[in-house]
Amino acid sequence: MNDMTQPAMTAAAQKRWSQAEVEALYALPFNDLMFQAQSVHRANFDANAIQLSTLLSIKTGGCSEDCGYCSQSARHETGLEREKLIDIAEVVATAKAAKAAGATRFCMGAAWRGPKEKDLGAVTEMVREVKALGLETCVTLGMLKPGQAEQLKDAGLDYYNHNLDTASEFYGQVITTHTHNDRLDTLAQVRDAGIHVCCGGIVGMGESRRVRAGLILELANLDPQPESVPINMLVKVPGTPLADIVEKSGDLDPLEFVRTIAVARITMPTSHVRLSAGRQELGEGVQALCFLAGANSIFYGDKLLTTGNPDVSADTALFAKLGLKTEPVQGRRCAGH
Ligand code: SAM
Ligand code: DTB
Ligand code: SF4
Repeated sequence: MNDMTQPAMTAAAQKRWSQAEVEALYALPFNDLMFQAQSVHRANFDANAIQLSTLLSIKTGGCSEDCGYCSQSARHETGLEREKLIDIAEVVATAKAAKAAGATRFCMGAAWRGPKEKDLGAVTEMVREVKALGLETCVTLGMLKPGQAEQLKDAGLDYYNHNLDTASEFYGQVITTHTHNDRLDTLAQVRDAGIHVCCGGIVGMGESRRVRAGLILELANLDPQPESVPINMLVKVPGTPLADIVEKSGDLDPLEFVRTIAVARITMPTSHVRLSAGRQELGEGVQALCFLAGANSIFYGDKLLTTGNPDVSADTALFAKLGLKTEPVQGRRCAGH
């Protein structure tokens, strides 16, 4: 064999999941699903450690996009005041407080279709200052143009959050101002720039189980898989189209949410699966089941972006009840260690 015919040295190929395999996981008896998820979790992580990320909205409201769940779209009457990009001093003060409360990652969100060059300059300054506090940094700014991910990487950005939100087949029923392919394009730019990917979605929007399985399938088949996978339960914000629809059709069964966490854990064994929006509505019992199903990250702090989250004292009490400890920065460990 000469050099041209020799196969390149590559890492083991990532498993590709099929829709049928993911649906089969969803269909397992609940106890079997939980057992499998907990086994996968324990093979890859400390089962009693969770990672804490705190969110801050750095630019609230007035967004051009029409995401049917979002309080911040200019197209929905949600009563939210449109604000300018906040001052860096406020960002630093909030990040310091988050660190003091025990968060290890600080995630800054902006209600943009994507950042303008001038805005990106201000955000890169925020990233530098937050990073200097010893926190991991994350931003979620919408779609990126070529070169922007590199600017963020140069500022020291650790993670970029950009969710697939829902399966491609349902995407057009939730958002019409950008496409599922646009999301994939930004995710590829983030990956190519060497930034860790935070990518998940929302359930409880009136979708079918097939759609939920499709979302998990698309996330699990990203290669490499996202390092962080936020799973959000729809927060029904009055004035948003999806809140109206779900109000009429009924909420997702919380146990189906737990199943979604478990299926994410099994299909993305080394990713941090984040129990994200909707914790306040889920209550302690369902949250505990989510941790058992393999969730090992949460949004921590009294507020998400524009809606409520359990307060720090409630979370601290829950961690104590469950014997959960906080994972240090870069706390991921390898299987078998
Ligand atoms: N504008 C950027 C974008 O869309 O990528 C960043 C901010 S956006 C608010 C971040 C994510 O929050 C969305 O992709 C969605 O998954 C989640 N989210 C927004 N509103 C939500 C709601 N009412 N309930 C649950 N999740 C929500
Ligand atoms: C994610 O998946 N969930 C977070 C974060 N990434 C940016 C946002 C949740 C927002 C919930 C509704 C709100 O507070 O506006
Ligand atoms: Fe804008 Fe992001 Fe909300 Fe969509 S989810 S309306 S892009 S802020």
